[in-house]
Amino acid sequence: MISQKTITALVTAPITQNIALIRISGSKTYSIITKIFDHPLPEYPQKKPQLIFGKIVNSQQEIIDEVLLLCFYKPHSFTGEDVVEISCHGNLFVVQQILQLILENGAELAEKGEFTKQAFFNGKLNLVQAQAINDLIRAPSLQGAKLALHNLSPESQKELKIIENELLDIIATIKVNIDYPEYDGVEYLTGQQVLPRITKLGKKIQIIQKTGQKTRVYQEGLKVAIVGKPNVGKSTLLNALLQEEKAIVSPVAGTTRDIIEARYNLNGIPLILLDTAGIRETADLVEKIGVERTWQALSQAEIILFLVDNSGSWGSAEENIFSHIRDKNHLIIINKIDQGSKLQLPDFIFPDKICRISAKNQQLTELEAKISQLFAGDLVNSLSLYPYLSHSWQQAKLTSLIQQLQSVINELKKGTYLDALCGDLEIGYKLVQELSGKEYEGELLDIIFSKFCLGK
Ligand SMILES: Nc1nc2c(ncn2[C@@H]2O[C@H](COP(=O)(O)OP(=O)(O)OP(=O)(O)O)[C@@H](O)[C@H]2O)c(=O)[nH]1
Ligand SMILES: [Mg+2]
Repeated sequence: MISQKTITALVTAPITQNIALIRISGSKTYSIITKIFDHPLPEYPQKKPQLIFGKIVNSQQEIIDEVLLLCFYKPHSFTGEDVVEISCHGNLFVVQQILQLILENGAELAEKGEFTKQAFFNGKLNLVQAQAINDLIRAPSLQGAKLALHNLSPESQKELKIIENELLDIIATIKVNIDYPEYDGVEYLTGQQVLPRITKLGKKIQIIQKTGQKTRVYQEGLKVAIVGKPNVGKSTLLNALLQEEKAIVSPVAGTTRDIIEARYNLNGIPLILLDTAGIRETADLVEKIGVERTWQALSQAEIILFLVDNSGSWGSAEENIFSHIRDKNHLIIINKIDQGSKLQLPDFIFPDKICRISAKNQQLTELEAKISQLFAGDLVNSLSLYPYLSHSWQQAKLTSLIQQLQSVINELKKGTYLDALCGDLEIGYKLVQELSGKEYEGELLDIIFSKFCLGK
């Protein structure tokens, strides 16, 4: 479904700034530019992009702005269409006028991600790469950006292609064996020969799935809930980590009522910190709602920081909170160690889960080291051969693919004939094609591209 539209959008943010960038892409690009630009354009088409200085003018030849045009010619552009990028002054009134002129002369306003969609339909990018563009723009950490950049590279696409070709080769040989049993030019495949090949493919796909799960955190961030009884210093801890007065801190128990969310980058690990209302029985309606939200945050978080007060004691309230977090990734944080008295923790708490801090005095080294440790096994230190398929739609397709191949493996082990398994293998092959976008569902594409920014 290659788009016939010529689309335009402001690529840079809609704010007052020094320079703004407007992009036009599609078959009418140069006919539009000829009408609104005061300089002659180079002969059409060119292989290399051309940079031209001149003025944007309206139909009365009034000057709207002095601009630089960067001209690309089909198919040598990001979208594969004729593309012109106009660098103009970043005054929004000027930007608006230029956009208006482009629209009046035949372009349509681009939807979110529509330039990338054009690139996808024109075969400039596969779906993994298209998704990676949005990931690169939105990654909440440098590592996330690196992983997205890896997914953009043609090298990272090779393994998916190898998997696809291997499945196709097996399916094609089985079909030839069925349709032309007398044909000598093609090897005769047996179940015993196919079994190790499918097993190897299954293992590869499992690695791709696991690596994708690990790297999800670099795209989305790791949810860390700070929980505990009122007044133990949860909000003080949030502020100390962020180095700003984000949450209200007071000696009044029950100060925080709602979840306060903040992003924090800990040694390259993108965390989403959630400061929560202190957990206690209360008759106060608003506080009660706050406590319910704390329980929700606790159940959704990937790491729980359970704060206890060094001057307090371990009682039934602590026991109750602990029973909800013991099976999750957690740390027990003894806060207020600047105060003399020392809390005794029960023996069943593992020492490596405990750390001591003073949020007020910004003594947090032990906590930061322990969070890093919790995550150490999941760090991605070197780039894999495979693309990182961390999005839920990619993970779902990988799960189906693994199940599909596993059922073929089970049948092969039972001695089922290959011709009976061809259909299952074809479903697997289609799933690999859906991952790369060779086969696609329109609805899924709409969801993926709707998460892009305007102008991308
Ligand atoms: N001495 C000392 N006091 C602290 C420390 N951390 C927090 N406090 C004090 O403890 C009181 C409560 O702190 P908050 O951060 O508001 O506690 P909270 O857990 O968010 O409380 P709620 O929002 O009511 O659940 C404040 O007076 C803080 O100054 C610490 O490390 N040492
Ligand atoms: Mg608080």
